[in-house]
Amino acid sequence: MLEDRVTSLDRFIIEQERLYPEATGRFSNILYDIALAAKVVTREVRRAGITDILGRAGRANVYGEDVTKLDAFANNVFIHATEHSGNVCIMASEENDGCVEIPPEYPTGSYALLMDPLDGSSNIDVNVAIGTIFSFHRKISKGPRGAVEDCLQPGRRQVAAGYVVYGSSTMLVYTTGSGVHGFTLDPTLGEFILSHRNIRIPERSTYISANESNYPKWPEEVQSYVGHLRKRSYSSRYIGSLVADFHRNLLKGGFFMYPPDQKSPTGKLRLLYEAAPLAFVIEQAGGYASDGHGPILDIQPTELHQRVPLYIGSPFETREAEAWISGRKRPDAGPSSSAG
Ligand code: P6P
Repeated sequence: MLEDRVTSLDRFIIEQERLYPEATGRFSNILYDIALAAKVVTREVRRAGITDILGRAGRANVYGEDVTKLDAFANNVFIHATEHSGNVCIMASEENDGCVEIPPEYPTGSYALLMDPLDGSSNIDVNVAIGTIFSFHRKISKGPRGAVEDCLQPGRRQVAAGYVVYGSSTMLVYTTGSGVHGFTLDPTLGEFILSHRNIRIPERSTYISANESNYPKWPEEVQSYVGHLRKRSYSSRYIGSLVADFHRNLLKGGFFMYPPDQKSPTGKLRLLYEAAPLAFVIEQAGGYASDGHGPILDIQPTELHQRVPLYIGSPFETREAEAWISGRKRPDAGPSSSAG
């Protein structure tokens, strides 16, 4: 649509707000802050090879993983871009052990922000696409300022979720429950411009996206399902950067999985700020996300950094995988149309 070429993120947010007369605009303000933070991180990612922003920050995160300087930089940018507005009551980040409280000098608001400020950071030094993942919940705690319970809510309750992919271009993709929309950063304007209105994932896929070197460590039922897909001659597409793999699958169709294995019995990926926000996006785009037994969005979180097995993408394969892994679909039943 021609007018999309001049539909900036700001204009689109205002248009969306008009659809909901009760909207206060407070949530829209947070999206502006997220977009600004994304521009600031983009600038550093684009310069990563030039400025001294590569390499290790000399400390480890909650998992003992080396924190790169760009990880720490992105975390600070997203926290400081959103904490001042009076719209956020509390935050949780992959880079912080506990919740990030809003400094006492700032008012607090109605939303909890959960984020992985820079996912896939091990790919930074080799110029592979990386990403930011964000999720918003409404404040449910009773106190004047936020509490951890505002973060520990099932994904089904998210008010918004999305990601920024720092690839050949920077794109911001988000949903507020009315479809999924993608905006591409035009560096000559410094604006995110609507480039992908109402994204829909293809119903079926021809791509499997998994680290198949882990195959020997997967549960037998997962190995069995992968064998079933291999009989259909699926191609393999795996970058090892969740946001990049997810974004390709969202646009082209694909079945991504990070199953549990002997080393990580509950999987590697985190529920609150990786699986749940991407699950909200994929369901809004017509896809599905499962932990192998049920919807990711229905899981009641118990801790900030809990991990979860993740099967996500085109609905046909993802629902078929859940039926297969949970034992509801027998291998000899053949590809069932009901799994679609
Ligand atoms: P593996 C990156 O470190 C990450 O957290 C995700 O971005 C990615 O999907 C996954 O880990 C890759 O893990 O074990 O395949 O290297």
